[in-house]
Amino acid sequence: MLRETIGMLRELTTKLFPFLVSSAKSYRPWAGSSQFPGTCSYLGYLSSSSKLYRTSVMAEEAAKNLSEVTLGETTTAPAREKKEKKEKAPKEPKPVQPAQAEGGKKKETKLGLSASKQENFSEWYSELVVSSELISYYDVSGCYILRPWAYAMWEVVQSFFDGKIKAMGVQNAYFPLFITEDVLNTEKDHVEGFAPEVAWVTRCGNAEMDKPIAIRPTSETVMYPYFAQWIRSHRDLPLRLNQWTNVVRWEFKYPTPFIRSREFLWQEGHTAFANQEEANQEVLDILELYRRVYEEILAVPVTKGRKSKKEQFAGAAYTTTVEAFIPETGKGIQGATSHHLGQNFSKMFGIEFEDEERNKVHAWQNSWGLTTRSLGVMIMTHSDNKGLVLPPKAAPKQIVLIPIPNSKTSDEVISEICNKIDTFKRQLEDAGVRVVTDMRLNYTPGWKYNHWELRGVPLRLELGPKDIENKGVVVVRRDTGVKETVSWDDVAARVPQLLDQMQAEMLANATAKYQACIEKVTTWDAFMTALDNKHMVLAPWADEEEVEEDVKKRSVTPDAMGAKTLCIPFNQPELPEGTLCFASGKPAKNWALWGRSY
Ligand code: 86X
Repeated sequence: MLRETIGMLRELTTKLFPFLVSSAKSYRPWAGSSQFPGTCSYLGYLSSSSKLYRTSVMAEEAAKNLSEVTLGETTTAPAREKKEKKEKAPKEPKPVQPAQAEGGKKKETKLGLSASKQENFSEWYSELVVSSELISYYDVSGCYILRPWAYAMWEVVQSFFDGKIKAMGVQNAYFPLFITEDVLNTEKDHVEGFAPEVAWVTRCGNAEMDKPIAIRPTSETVMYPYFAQWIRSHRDLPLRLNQWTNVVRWEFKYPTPFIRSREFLWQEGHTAFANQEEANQEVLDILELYRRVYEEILAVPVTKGRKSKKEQFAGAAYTTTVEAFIPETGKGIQGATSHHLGQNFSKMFGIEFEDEERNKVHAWQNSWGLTTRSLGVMIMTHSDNKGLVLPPKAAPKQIVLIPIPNSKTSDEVISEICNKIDTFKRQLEDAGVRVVTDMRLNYTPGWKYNHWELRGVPLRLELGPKDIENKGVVVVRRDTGVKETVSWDDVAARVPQLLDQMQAEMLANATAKYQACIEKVTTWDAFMTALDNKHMVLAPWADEEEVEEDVKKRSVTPDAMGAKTLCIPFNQPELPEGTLCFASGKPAKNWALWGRSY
């Protein structure tokens, strides 16, 4: 039926709009303004199918509109209207039509950012996430829309981590969003400090609900009552569950896209074991996966360590963490956490099993979480004043192929360029590369360069008339701007190499910068100087909560908050006998990594 309609429309279009199917030879839209934006494509020049192609695109567009009218009166049409309503988001730059840009002399359209990463970091970041189309602001404060470009990166992280935990024996499940007040209060002690952040549903329609219902800020209280039901014998263990969900924490600290939002996406793993050793091992295995997400995918260096008593999750026996750092703000940021809960929760929730000797034993538990904050850290780490810079493994598209004809290019050569781009696309996709082509006629090559640079695509491949003569292409790296000519036969092999190299170099560069931000000190004065240089500090300390509280108070300055421990790194420098705590003068127990932080 649809096919028939398209066929009819195609015929009709030929009759009514003969100019649409006129000779491709006389039609040179790249030389001037485009008459049919959205319907034309360089692909239209592919051999003899060109006429048909453009006509059929028109027909399909028409068919789409038709089906909206006939099939979607109530749903599709209003939904569309809604979508098209103007967002009240700040300055999303509108693409400038070449018609404007090329009115006479050729002007390069600047799509770059107006704020600078070095001079005004927070403005730069807000502008960046919006104009690169990662984020749209939303009318609930502290909530953001993750647009496809951002969500695709979350999917990359998800698919890596999800694959790894499944291979370890973790299963995915889904528990409800809502929590009754009674259940949330089961473990009052741990909830108490967080209570002001819990969001409640108190009304249904106009009626007050008998009992308000909480929206999960985390799912311990949701899951553990069922762990208690499901776990009877040592044969039911280990129980290892994970869920990919949203959570809501109604924070009042200043929100920042990805970094701190009232609703965010995460995975939360909750596991129970028959013995503590197994649980301890899992804590480290998961932490290692978190390190790999940051370092291998996001190209962000982290330090693995244990949280101090003051900074750990109150419900945990101990908390391990991967800590990242943003040099421009001089702030550390927690990347993900993996907790050993001991028997704290199993005692509260009655999660018991019968061991082989028929003794009742409380299960040993862990929980661990990684959030969309990870994307924010990656964006802050690598991006520059032209826009996003994405490490190839995280990038939704890894290379953009752009034809660069000029006004003197013949139709034959145009056709060759298009064919070649099509071939490279297929070859690269076969090699496992995520490819996007930009064949749009109504934008200049220069505009497209800016467009894809803003979005952080790692490589750009350019193909123009000269390249047709030389049987080569030009490939440009987003992070360094370095160009290289690659011969046609080598494209499919060279591009994956370049992507790997870029991935490795981005991590190496970020690591060098990260390391340069760690100062090893032993005195209070050196500690304060390092902090004020926007550095982290590795210092010997007494590992006491009171000392940390004291440091936090004493390190406040007129323009900066106090410092806390980011972690006690697993990788400890040697601590000579008799070393004293930099802050308290007591005997030092270990080296801690300190910093101001998010
Ligand atoms: C702590 C602990 C833990 C599973 C993780 O860090 C990883 C994944 N959970 C989360 N935490 C809370 O327990 C909490 C509780 C309430 Cl009621 C709240 F409103 C906010 C919270 N924030 C963090």
